[in-house]
Amino acid sequence: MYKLFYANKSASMGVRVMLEEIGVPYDLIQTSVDMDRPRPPEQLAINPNGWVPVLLWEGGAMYECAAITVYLCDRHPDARLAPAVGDPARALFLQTLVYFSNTIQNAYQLTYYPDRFVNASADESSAKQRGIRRLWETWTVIDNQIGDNQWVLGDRFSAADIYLFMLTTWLRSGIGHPSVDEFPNVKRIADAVLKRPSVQLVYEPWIANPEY
Ligand SMILES: N[C@@H](CCC(=O)N[C@@H](CS)C(=O)NCC(=O)O)C(=O)O
Repeated sequence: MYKLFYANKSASMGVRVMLEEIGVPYDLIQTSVDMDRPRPPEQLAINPNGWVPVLLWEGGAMYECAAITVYLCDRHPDARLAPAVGDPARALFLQTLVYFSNTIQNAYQLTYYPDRFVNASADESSAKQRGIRRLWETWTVIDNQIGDNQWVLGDRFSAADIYLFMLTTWLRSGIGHPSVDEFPNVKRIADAVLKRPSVQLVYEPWIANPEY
């Protein structure tokens, strides 16, 4: 039985999709990503940064979405969500997940939390604008990487596609982000992932209102 500290709109949704795809039981522990809301002490004890996702299981706990993704894939190989250790496709799988986590997510951070990147509040707008451009640059790299492939790894669906879908749901036209339509190969995969029953369940609030 897994426990997942969970908040709508956040990276914990991608981990929940993984748990649904794997088919294991889990409990959600509601928390918040709002800066003016406190985090449960149990969450902070595992992740002092106050971020989600945070995953717990009998005997362990961890944070960092990409690391959790790899951990769950390896722990549940029957779900076939990742190339196994030793499979040549594992290289692109790991490369893409880490790029998502440390480059594309970083660009989102600039636009959602510009105060974390500048000393003076007068500079926040500049950081945000740079983040928006960085989103365009980094999503373009992934769009070109995918090319005509059906999925991130070619003809094989994987957790990298779930992760890609999750990141596309963070694009908000209301704050000046590029539209997913500007990245047609990314969009093709995101549209395909959206059809999965696991995604329909977890992303129901986003499907009802993408700018929620
Ligand atoms: N590097 C972390 C970042 C996670 C992250 O930024 N989570 C956001 C929601 S998507 C969050 O919890 N934000 C609230 C905060 O930063 O206080 C990961 O990939 O797990």
